[in-house]
Amino acid sequence: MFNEIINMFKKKGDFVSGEEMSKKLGITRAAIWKKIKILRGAGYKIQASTAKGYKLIKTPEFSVEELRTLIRGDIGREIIFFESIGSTNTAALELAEKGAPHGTVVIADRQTKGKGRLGRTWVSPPKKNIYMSVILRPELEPKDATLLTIMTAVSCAKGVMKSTGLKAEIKWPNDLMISNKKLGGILTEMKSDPDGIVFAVIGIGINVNSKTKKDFPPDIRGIATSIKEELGKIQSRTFIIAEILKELEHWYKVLLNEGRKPLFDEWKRLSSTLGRKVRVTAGDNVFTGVAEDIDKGGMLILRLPSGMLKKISSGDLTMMR
Ligand code: BTX
Repeated sequence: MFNEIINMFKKKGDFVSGEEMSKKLGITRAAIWKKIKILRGAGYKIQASTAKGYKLIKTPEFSVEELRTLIRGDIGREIIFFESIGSTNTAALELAEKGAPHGTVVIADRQTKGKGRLGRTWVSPPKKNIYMSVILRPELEPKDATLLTIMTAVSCAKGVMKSTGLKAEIKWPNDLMISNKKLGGILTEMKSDPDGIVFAVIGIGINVNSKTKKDFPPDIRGIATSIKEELGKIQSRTFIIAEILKELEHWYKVLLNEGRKPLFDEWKRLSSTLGRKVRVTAGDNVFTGVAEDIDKGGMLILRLPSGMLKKISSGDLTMMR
């Protein structure tokens, strides 16, 4: 219902009369007034005139109702929003287990137990950044789950670029970077059986409006950035999320219909890793070398100082120069 009201405002771009709204939505004018009050409470600036009706003046920085009006595809058709949750990935895993359909998206304003990889913490200050998880039900083998991370990294980099103009780069395997600082990360979790992946949950964390000094603990301040830090002003999470979901819709179709090549080509274009001298920590092993390529499964191909090639499936990568 809220989506429809916002859509009416946007379509008209001017005052919409109470009568017109009540006719279109099939509710009384008193009920419309109640909805307007709720929208105002959620941060919408709506002008009211007895003669002319209502006019939308300004939308809030984030609004799940508005986000819903911007989604056209399968990914994001169902959006579940929490003001506060432990982890959107954990919530999405539970929902997927209960049968939530492909494309369901879980978004939170705040995470109290945001997860990184390997049991690490994702710092998630309230009402500032993007914390979202997407449930996918792809026909893929578990060994190809890396493709989903690669697809998501490409979608996030492109979505950030389209919505803010910022050139985000991808650092293998799952970091979104700007000027060598961490803007975001991706955490892919899944359930599989002998037939393949049953479902995958792709967690996306992107620092949008956080102030690195104020919102992050000391150990992260030096390595993190946010879109606001880079651009100097508050950005709308609604539009950034909408662009990312649009890109995910596109690249998921590309992956299924055209295979991995176009996806990998795009990943390589957006990558800050290839051609660089890097150090990779994978479990107890540390390798240094030049990042030459990624293979068709998303593994990093490293040229070791001996000249030999080494493939690495996952790890933490640091640029050396
Ligand atoms: P990662 O293991 O690659 O990165 C985690 C590391 O990044 C931390 O150990 C810390 O050094 C640093 N870090 C933590 N928080 C931030 C931050 N906000 N900005 C920059 N650096 C940070 C990356 O794991 C995967 C992150 C996925 C996060 C999303 S949020 C939605 C979804 N739900 C959930 O619980 N996780 C995912």
